[in-house]
Amino acid sequence: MSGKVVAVAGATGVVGREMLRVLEDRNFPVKSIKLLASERSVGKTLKFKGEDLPVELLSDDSFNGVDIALFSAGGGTSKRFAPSAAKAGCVVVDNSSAWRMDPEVPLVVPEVNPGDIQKHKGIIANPNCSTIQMVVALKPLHDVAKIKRIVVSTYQAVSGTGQKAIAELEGQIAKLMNGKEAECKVYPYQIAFNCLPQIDVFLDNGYTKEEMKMVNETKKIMGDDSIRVTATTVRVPVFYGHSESVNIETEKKLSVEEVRQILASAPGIMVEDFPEKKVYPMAINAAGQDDVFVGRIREDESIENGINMWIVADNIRKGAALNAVQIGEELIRRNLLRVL
Ligand code: NAP
Ligand code: 12T
Repeated sequence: MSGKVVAVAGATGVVGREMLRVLEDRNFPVKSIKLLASERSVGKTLKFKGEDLPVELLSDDSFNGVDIALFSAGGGTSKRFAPSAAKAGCVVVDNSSAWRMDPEVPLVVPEVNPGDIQKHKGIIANPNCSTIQMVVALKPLHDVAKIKRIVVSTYQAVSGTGQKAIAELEGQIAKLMNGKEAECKVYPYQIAFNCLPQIDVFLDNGYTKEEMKMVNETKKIMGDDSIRVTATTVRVPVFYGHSESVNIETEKKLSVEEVRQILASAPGIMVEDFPEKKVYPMAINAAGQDDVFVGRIREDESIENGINMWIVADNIRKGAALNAVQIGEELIRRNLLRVL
């Protein structure tokens, strides 16, 4: 198979750099690669397969001859440039929240709804990181027992907010340990040694946008509007790896052993659940890994058919870069990259 011309918009960011690593790791068929970012990065170089490549300015003209464009340069940039990229004939896989709920745009997690890719019109959206890891774990259970309701609380790493947030947590830890005051620029309050019950902006209903992304995206990806979802999303002082406490109520009863078996044989999931040996998923172990880790599987004894579990994944890999590249692989497998 001949290689593809790939563009990465936001190549210098946390997600963009991880995309380059994932493309390399998985031997994605790359004929050539274009690294795009803002004027701030023009003149910089990034390494791809051992070669130093120049970063170019993202513009409407960046996409002529490009087969697939992976976008992770923020919602505004996606809104502005994804349509012209699609018009130029390439397929855009967009990591921002700009297009996710657009009915014309498939929202895809390859383990869950790969078939939705088929309907694309030039843009495919990558879901929110917290949603991705949750639906990977819940879809196999939904198929067997039909999930009626999901209650989720997240413990989200700062890397989800990008390079500046990683630097803010590092800087605050260093300052506080030296008896100085923490500087807060990215987050409204100190994140070091703290938990912030706010991710993204507040909406009129009192929930945050991140919480409503989990509610709405879950229904769209699972293809089932009847699932009731409620979420509380919390930022914690962790660098990489989102953790989630997830409670589900199902139509059919599932035992803990059944849940373990279903998840152990499902794609993209690693069950880590030996309480007697103190084995459970943790962010520090999930960081750098591709799988979604599930443990602490228990029956919810307060209701008839309920299960509690703890779901952890690397938010930058499966939550962003890896899922986007997997969508690219699925596009190639299904011969859905457009030929003009
Ligand atoms: P980051 O580390 O702050 O990097 C931002 C990237 O976007 C940089 O490459 C930056 O280029 C580029 N950029 C910003 N404004 C631009 C513009 N006007 N024109 C061209 N490039 C521009 O952030 P990140 O963590 O990589 O996240 C990037 C985006 O990915 C987020 O805004 C979000 O939309 C998305 N994301 C999605 C998920 C998910 O849940 N799936 C998770 C994390 C992030 P410069 O270096 O030149 O400034
Ligand atoms: N605010 O792509 O700050 O919807 O962790 C992902 C991550 C938005 C998104 C974060 C965010 C998104 C964050």
